[in-house]
Amino acid sequence: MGRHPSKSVLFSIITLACLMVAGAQAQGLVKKDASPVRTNGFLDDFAAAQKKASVMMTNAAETARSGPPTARPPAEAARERVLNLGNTVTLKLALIPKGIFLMGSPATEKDPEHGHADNEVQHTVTISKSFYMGVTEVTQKQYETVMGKNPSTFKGPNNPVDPVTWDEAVEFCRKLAAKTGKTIRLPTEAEWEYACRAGSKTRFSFGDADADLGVYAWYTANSADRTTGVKSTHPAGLKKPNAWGLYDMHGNVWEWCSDWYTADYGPDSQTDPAGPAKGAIRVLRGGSWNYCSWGCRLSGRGRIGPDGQYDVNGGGFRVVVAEKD
Ligand SMILES: [Ca+2]
Repeated sequence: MGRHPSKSVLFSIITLACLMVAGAQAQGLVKKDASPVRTNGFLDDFAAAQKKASVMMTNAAETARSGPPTARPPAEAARERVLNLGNTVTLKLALIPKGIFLMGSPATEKDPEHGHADNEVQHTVTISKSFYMGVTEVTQKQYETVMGKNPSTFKGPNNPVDPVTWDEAVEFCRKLAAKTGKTIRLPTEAEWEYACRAGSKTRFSFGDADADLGVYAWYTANSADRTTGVKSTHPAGLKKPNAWGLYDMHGNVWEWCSDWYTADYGPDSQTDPAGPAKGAIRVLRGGSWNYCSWGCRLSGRGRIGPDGQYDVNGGGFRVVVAEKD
């Protein structure tokens, strides 16, 4: 599959977006070249969402733009760890403290477009071990240093690598673990949401308002080049971080999790859930530069086959390192 959006790929992108908008109604394997089985209603929904997001961007144009991150407080800096990848390239991590949280979204959650999806049933999750998580998505510079190649569509050393498959993301973790002697892996879906929430109980890590999303995320309403109008990923870490120092958890690129996808993760309390023992599709979280605000919510769940790529729609990842390593 080429890296440029052919007509069929663009249609697949809209299909993928609509699958997110459709939430739990889409249960099947999602591939970029899958035959679209959508109604005009889904397409209309997505078009309406895009239009609404654009209007919000216009209304909150200045609010939705942020400059470089400001200096970190000393206490926050002490929670950081840095991996040396070689060739002076580093990867910064933030400590995510163990704890208990409510995963998913309430059935009553309202949303400008759609709100709660059936595959987001709220349940209590205990994260029993603190861990470190990459403060940004893995960048192209970091990926190329470890893997010796850069498959990205939107080239830029500090842009997140994308698209990579789940298998490639796992291979990155394996190689970096071998290089550093540390335990390095993808986050579980529960770890990802826990880290993204950073203690919040709202639709986004910063609150409920779509109008504020552009301060924290690159998504469809603000990812376009101001001159050309072409939408793309952006360098990682330019937007405001969440309360635990993580950047771009919402938007920029979808992020692979280690879990097999299940549409029903159930209402029961769980400790360190890692998803089903087997499955056909893997989980991605956080939405992307090409998604509406609904797809970028804390509890929104993307999924695709582990050997499939999100192509220009963005499939990246960030790493987790065990606390004791
Ligand atoms: Ca992201």
